[in-house]
Amino acid sequence: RMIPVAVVGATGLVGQAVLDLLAERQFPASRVFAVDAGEQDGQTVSFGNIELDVHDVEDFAFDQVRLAIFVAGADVSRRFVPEAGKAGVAVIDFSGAYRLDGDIPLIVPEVNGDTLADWESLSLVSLPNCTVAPLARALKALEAHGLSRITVSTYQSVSGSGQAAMEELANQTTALFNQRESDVAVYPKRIAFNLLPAIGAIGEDGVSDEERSLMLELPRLLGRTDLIIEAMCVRVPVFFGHAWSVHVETATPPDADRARKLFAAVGLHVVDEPSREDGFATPMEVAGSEDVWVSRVRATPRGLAFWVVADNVRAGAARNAVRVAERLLADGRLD
Ligand code: 2RA
Repeated sequence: RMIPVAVVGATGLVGQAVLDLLAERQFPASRVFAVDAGEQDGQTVSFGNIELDVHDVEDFAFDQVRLAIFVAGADVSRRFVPEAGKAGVAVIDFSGAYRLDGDIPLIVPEVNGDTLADWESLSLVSLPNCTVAPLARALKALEAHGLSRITVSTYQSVSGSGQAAMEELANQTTALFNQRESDVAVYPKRIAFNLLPAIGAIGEDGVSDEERSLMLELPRLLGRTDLIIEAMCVRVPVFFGHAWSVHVETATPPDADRARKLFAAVGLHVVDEPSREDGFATPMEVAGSEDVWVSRVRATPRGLAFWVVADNVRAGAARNAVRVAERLLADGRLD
């Protein structure tokens, strides 16, 4: 069965990655519409080897499609997801707008895809933050050992903030080599050759938006509202690839070998050769991949420590959008 699909936010990094994956995975789309907010002025985006015109979301007739994948951010989602819903379109939303709404499923197919069956109607499925999804997959692998507390520090690349942030890192780096000043616009301080320990706004409790996202979305995905999560999120001067340093406390800690097998069994790449100086995965190698990589696995007094790394745009965001779309189609939810 072929269905018409819209990608809203098509000109962004995640939008382009969604289009790439739809094409690479030969999603059965009878037609794909590229849509985004704002005047598009003849702009095009690529879908496989086709160039698509970009439609302004303000004038887009949603009743032309059966499925819309929204990756344009919370403001656009809040405004246009209800409109798409009224037109009878199923929506997959990658924004913060609905992630904590108990009436809407929050899904990573490999983590809680089976819970989709519990929902009678599925007009809207929300996807977690790209900082959450790869980590959820790694934690899911350890579930049988009884997770009780998770302490995580993130190392997040600038592509997580979009194209303008990537340009800011590139410009600041060149400027520093040429002993020039350059603009600080996207971030509150220079990101080149620096580390920024605050992602999003910091609340009255001292927790940043990004940390809160981990603290609230991981328990929902893992179906464990009692899980204790401590997080510190840091922006690093890397273009693509988020990384996580993770300590978990478990009721029955697996040894490192067993943990490596558990990670591999759920499809994660385990690159962990302590005897080699370069026996671990880094953002450099995982950029462009849809997969999640695990390294530095070792037992700790109360559990396990490990390193996770994944391309935030492809593995953290676009992959979930496309896999959820495939799942809805396979389950007959888009008939
Ligand atoms: C970031 N997770 O990396 C955010 C984007 N959603 O900035």
